[in-house]
Amino acid sequence: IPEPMTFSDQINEYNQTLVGDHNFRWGYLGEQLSRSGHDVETLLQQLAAFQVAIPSWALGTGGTRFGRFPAGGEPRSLEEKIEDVGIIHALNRSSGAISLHIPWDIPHDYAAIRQLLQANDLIIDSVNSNTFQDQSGQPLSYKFGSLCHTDADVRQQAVEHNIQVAEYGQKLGDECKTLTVWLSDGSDFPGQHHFRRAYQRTLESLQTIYNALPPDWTMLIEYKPYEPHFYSMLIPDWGTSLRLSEGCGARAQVLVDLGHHLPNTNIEQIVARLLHFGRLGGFHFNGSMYGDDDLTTGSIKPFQLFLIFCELVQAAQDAVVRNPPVAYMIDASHNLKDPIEDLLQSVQNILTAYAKALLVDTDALFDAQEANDAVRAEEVLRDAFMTDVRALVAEAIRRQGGALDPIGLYRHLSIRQQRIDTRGKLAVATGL
Ligand code: PSV
Ligand code: MN
Ligand code: MN
Repeated sequence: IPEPMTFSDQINEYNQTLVGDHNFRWGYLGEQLSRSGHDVETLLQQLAAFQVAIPSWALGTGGTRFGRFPAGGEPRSLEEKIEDVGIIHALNRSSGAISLHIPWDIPHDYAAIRQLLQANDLIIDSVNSNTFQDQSGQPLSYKFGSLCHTDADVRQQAVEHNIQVAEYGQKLGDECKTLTVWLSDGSDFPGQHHFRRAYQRTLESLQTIYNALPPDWTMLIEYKPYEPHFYSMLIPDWGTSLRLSEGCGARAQVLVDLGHHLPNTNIEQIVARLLHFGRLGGFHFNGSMYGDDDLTTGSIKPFQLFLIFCELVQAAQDAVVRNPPVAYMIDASHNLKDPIEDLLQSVQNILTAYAKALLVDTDALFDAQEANDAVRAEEVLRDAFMTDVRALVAEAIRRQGGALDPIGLYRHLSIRQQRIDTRGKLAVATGL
């Protein structure tokens, strides 16, 4: 009796059908890159090392307040979410971490979860607190805020929740060392909040959480200009996140979510500023047309995504920059696409933007900047941006054992249908 095929066998078999075309395209691109002075092996290693975490809440359709259209076969438990991220990572070898949201993802059997993670070659790298909803059995309400609340008992409850979330994280493995705090606190009407007092209460709450974290943990503070509150958000911008993180300590950092800016904000400049101050802690990638749309990363503004990566690449090469390692994650959840396909597309777009940023001739760029040659500077960037790097990204994934066309193989194997068969057509992801 022949042995059943492993997933890795299936990837190899599928890659065999594509490798002829791939080798032709990669042969040309590799040669072209070498001719322009790039070390192709180094580029492949840099791409292979790049990992983007998947949030547990992106594996189901998010819906809107007007309705939800589930994909079918969505994960109903933390275990099934790990299985789904396992598939993504097996296909692209670039999504080796998961971010959990507590209480949606409270583990029941830690040892079993750790084993499942290992079997899927995954880690849990961060945990997110939730004080934007009231949970059943919770004594006090967050209707009027959590860490900023006027009532000290509500603040205390929210502080304790955050500390507990970090405790869950510590039990999930040594790799989990990040607590991300996104606050929905804010006001809807002029006069509702005493802005300065609300800020001060938030700072003190965050300081209490920060001081309770293990010494090797980082606290990321995320900002957002509007929603769910529409007159003021407690942490609306990077300036507020920066001041709050400075007020807590060196391991408190700013988290930039691409969808949390007003239209046309120069996000790449914000990224450069935070890198300059050594306070860029993490990213939530998504695509945005209007605001917090959570669309596929790179689907709307691929040039901006590239410019953001240019700042990251330049900072990594600059000895003056003293920024800790940045945590990369996707934060997306919408109604139409199969969530796994969307995540595969997002990671592909992120790797593409990163690859293009690695191709920028920084010396030529800096020379043009010093000479105030705006045209030349822009042309240097465009030269990298216009390069078709898909074969480079595919080769980096292939060399790690991933699929040359991750979405193609996902469809070829009918994985969504398999999920529907085992989990049910109406299975809806937990926690959204
Ligand atoms: C709400 O805007 C949000 O999308 C934030 O970006 C958080 O990171 C995420 O939810 C999870 O709490
Ligand atoms: Mn986010
Ligand atoms: Mn958001």
